[in-house]
Amino acid sequence: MEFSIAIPTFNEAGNIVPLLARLSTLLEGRDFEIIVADDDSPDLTWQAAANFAKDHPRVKVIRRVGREKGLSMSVLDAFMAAEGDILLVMDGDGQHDESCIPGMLRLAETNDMVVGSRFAPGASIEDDWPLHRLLASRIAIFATKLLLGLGVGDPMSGFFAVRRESFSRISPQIRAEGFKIMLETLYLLKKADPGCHVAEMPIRFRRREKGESKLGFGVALDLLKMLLRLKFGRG
Ligand SMILES: Nc1nc2c(ncn2[C@@H]2O[C@H](COP(=O)(O)OP(=O)(O)OP(=O)(O)O)[C@@H](O)[C@H]2O)c(=O)[nH]1
Ligand SMILES: [Mg+2]
Repeated sequence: MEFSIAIPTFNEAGNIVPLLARLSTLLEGRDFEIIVADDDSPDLTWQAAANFAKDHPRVKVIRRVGREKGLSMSVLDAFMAAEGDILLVMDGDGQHDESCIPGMLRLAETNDMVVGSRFAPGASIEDDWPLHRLLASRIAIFATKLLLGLGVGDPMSGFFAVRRESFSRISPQIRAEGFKIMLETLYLLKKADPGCHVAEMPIRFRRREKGESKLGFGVALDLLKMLLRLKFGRG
């Protein structure tokens, strides 16, 4: 299979079906699958996605119950179930513009990983973030670059593609704690092979369609813990 799209979701019932419909239209004729990995959302996102999947066999749904919740864990579960040669991850809230996907897939043919960037030339951010949110985001990116120096402009967009064979080289080291699996993947790939090929692709970052952000203080704390572990820890 050409590629798999993993979509982690938590309470995205209002967003997931329109996104799945747009993806199905955009990618018609290609050999792919979409795996929605839902943390048993109280708003029944998993059910909305499963209903859509009834008439769209390319769509699969993992309803995660009895397991540790988390965005990164959900993506990892989707990756483990995936059959595509390229593994792509995007948010389920409509913020990652799906029209960037064909370009990311093209770049993934000749790279280990393709990182979607909200700041590369040609990218755009539609969000009207309040100042404190904008600041938090910039500080997080600055701290990440300072501590890990990953050589990319936007280490946490969350919109990325990785070749399955490249990912499987580092998957034994993945902890998938918290919500930054893109950052962890990039870090581990570069650590295993400093000469690995990573491309950046400008993306369009849209406004969240419906529902609520899960970003908060706990998320910032999670990120800091992860940065310190990657930088100074043994794991
Ligand atoms: N499975 C799973 N998905 C999650 C979890 N937390 C967030 N997500 C999903 O991960 C994606 C990104 O989360 P968001 O809350 O949109 O994070 P964000 O885009 O950084 O924040 P906003 O810009 O405010 O939307 C969305 O599809 C969420 O539904 C979780 O604990 N488990
Ligand atoms: Mg979002």
